[in-house]
Amino acid sequence: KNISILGVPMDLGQSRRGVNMGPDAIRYAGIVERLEELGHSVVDNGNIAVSNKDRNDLSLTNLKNLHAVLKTNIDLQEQVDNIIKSQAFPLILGGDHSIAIGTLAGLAQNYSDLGVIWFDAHGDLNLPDTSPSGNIHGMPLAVSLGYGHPSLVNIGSKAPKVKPENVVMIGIRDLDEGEKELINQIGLKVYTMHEVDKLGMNQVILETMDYLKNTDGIHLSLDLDGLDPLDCPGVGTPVNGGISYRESHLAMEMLADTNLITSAEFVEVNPILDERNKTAEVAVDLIGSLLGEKILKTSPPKATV
Ligand code: DIR
Ligand code: MN
Ligand code: MN
Ligand code: MN
Repeated sequence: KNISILGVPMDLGQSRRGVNMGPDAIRYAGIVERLEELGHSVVDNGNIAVSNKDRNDLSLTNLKNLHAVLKTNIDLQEQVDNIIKSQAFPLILGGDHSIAIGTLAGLAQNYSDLGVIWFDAHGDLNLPDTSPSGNIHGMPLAVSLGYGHPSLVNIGSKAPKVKPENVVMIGIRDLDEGEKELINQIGLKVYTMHEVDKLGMNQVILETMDYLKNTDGIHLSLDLDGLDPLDCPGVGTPVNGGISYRESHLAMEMLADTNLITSAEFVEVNPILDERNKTAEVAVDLIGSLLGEKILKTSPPKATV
């Protein structure tokens, strides 16, 4: 594959400082080398500029830093669109999850039935009215579905960017009241940790890919806080009882086997909160698996017992 990496050092969608260093932490953990070893051709486009103006601007709405988050996402949407048009696989590195707004806006210009796998502890389905925090990183999935501040919803050429029937959420274990209501109202497919435990990740991914079979591209939006904080301590909003390192690897390897994932973003790595860059290293491990890394290239012969 031709893989085009773009870093988005965004930290204005939430309130913990340091997540802006996520893209570089993932680079220091060896993302480019890892993907090249797999035989991919990799271009690292560096980081896009994040406006620092209007930090803490609360003058317009209750959405924190709306103006700066909007501006960066408009730029991101354009760059993602360019990457797709150059026939490369967009690999977006965050930064907080508010950047999914721009990523999905860029993708939506190229896919009419975009599928999205939202791998996260959280729903990211808050609306300006329901958000308890005012943090835009708690809203990007709602925005992409067409719900939220109009300036964010209308980035790029069409809204919504994704249809509710083309979304699958995995790993969810912390939902605000308004998010639960929206899930029920529009009927989203959600595998909370309850379903992950009960069904196992193998079944979750098989069902996910079947559910998304009528899409024309599938984007993986992976928030590292979807994993358990024991494996990924370097995140701003950790929630206990998450997806294990092993389960998340299995998910990535199964997605790789389908060859149907057309773009990905890995977000919320915060090196200041991390332990010796552990979370960025997990991100690199997962990206490696998503893009074809295998323990053995061929499966051993099937056992007869
Ligand atoms: C919370 C936290 N639901 C909010 N959201 C997070 O602020 O809206 N999303 N951390 O990843
Ligand atoms: Mn998230
Ligand atoms: Mn999250
Ligand atoms: Mn791996």
